[in-house]
This record gives sequence, structure tokens and C-alpha cells, in this order.
Amino acid sequence: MSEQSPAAAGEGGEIIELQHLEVGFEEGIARVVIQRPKALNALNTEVLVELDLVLDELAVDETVRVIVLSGGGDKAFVAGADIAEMAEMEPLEARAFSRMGQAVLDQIEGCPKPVIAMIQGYALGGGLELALACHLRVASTAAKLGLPEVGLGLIPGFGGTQRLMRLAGAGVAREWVLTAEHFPAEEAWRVGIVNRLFAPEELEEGTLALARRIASQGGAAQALALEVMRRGLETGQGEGENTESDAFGLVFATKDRHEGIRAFLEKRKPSFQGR
Ligand code: DAK
Repeated sequence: MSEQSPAAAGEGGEIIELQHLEVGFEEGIARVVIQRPKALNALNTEVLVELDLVLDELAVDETVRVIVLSGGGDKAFVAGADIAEMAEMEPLEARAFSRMGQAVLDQIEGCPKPVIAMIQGYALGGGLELALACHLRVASTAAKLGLPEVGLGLIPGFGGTQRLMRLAGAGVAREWVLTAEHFPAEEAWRVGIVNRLFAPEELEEGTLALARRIASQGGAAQALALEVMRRGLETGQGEGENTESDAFGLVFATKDRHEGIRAFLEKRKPSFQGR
């Protein structure tokens, strides 16, 4: 990563040192790495608070075109919500934790910049739910994915049941939830949960190549397309098509649309500004 940002602004604008996230920037790509490798990057309250702050900033940072989210170390993307922290929670703390988790994942899903989860190892429970909230998932062939919650007497609580059904169908989602199995990445790719698979040593470069390609397209159109697709999943075909027409009209007001069409006619590569 070329530049590191160890701090984010809190709600009152104060600077907060990041304890569990590393943020780096490179050619329009923001890399966010969850760094709790000793606990396999499990999501505790502090990680969720930091993700919330960082994502708020990246969503409005005009230099950022794509976000790549990954886990530190080579064993895990994220092995779930932090079981040790959950074991000690009072009911009101559990409710606050649940709301925070749901809010962060909704923030990712609603982010106007494409968010890619790069999965190099375990993506389990809340960790898979986090990846499912991202717009795309790429994985190493060595990764293992699953929803083991029922083995702990829990159910997925960060929206994973719903997102998995939409992505891979109810049959696959029921199998993954009910068996609590850790599935190989190849199986996750076969059923459509993972977009692209790479050999472990090619995961980083393969992910960055995908991110660069996405970053070179019209960002304003991408943001609108993401919103249209998200709303369509919530409302269905008819409403989705209405939203699509509105967005199609709106995109005509963007500089990117002028640049894209002019570049085509002038037989050159477009240079998009994301506006
Ligand atoms: N939380 C906390 N620590 C974890 C962890 C987790 N999810 N996963 C691993 N660790 C810690 C281990 O405790 C161990 O710590 P030390 O003992 O070294 O201090 C360290 O990471 C290394 O793990 P292992 O020694 O176990 O490593 P192995 O290679 O032997 O095994 C494993 C790797 C991934 C197979 C194993 O660690 C494992 O099974 N981990 C738990 C995976 C899991 O069950 N994940 C799902 C968690 S439940 C809700 C919202 C969300 C959720 C629920 C409700 N609501 C809103 C209501 C979500 C729930 C979950 O995600």
C-alpha cells in the first residue's frame, strides 16, 4: 500500500486512532484490512465501530473509486463475530452489538463505491455475513466459508440468511445454515457466492487487477447502478425497472456520461471523474 491512514474522524470530527484496521490507498483503490489475526480477525465491538468510521469517510472521499476489504494474516478473512465478547454480553449490550453489526453491513451494501471482499482463509459466521454485504467476493482456493452459528445454538444475525438466499437461492442457503459446515471456496464459487477464485499466491494481484478494472469505469454510473440493483432486490421487477429508468435519466446529467460518449466517438480511452 502506498499511503497509510492510521486514523479516522469520529462523530464530533475528532481524530480517532485505529486499533484494528489498516487503511491504505493506491491508484483510486482503498484497502481496508481488519487486523486482529490472533483472534482470526473476529468482529468485536471495536472493529465494528472502526469499520463504521472508516466506511463513512471512504464513501465521500473523491479520490477513492473502489474499496477492497480483507483480513490480516494468512489464516482468516474473518472467523465470525467475537464469540468471547458475545459470551460476556448482557442483553442490552447484545442488542447494541447486533444493531451496530447490522448498520455496518447495511452501510457496506449501500456504499456508492464498489466494495470487494478478498477472502484468503476462513470466512465464517459474521465474517461470511460481512463478505455477503460486499458487492463482490473473490477468494483463494484455500479459503473456507460457512455459517456455523447453529452449532453454537445461534442463528446468523447480521442479515446473512437473507443475503445468502438472494445470492445463491433458498436451497443452498438452507443447506449452509442447517449443516453449519465449512465449505471449500470452490463450492462457494460453484453456487455463486464467490465471483472469482484464485490460487493463494495469485489472490492479491488478481483482486487488484479486478479492482483496477472497476476503478477505470464510470464511477457515477456505477454508483447509480449499484443503487438500482440494491433497490430492485428489495422491491421486485416492476419497481426496480422504474428506479432503473430514473437512474438512466439521471446519468445523463453526469460529466462521466459526456466523457464516456465523447471518448468513444474520438476513439480514445475515457478519463472518468466519478461525477
Ligand atoms: N471469536 C473469537 N475468537 C475466535 C473466533 C471467533 N469467532 N474464531 C477464532 N478465534 C480465536 C480462537 O479462540 C483462538 O484464540 P486463542 O485460543 O489462540 O486465544 C484463535 O482465534 C485461533 O483459533 P483456533 O486455535 O481455533 O484456530 P484453528 O485453526 O484450530 O481453527 C477455526 C480455526 C476458524 C476453525 C476455529 O477458530 C473456529 O471454529 N472458530 C469459530 C468459528 C465460528 O464458529 N464462527 C461463527 C461465530 S458466531 C448476531 C449477529 C451476528 C452473529 C450472531 C448473532 N445478532 C445480531 C443477534 C454472528 C455469530 C457468529 O459469527
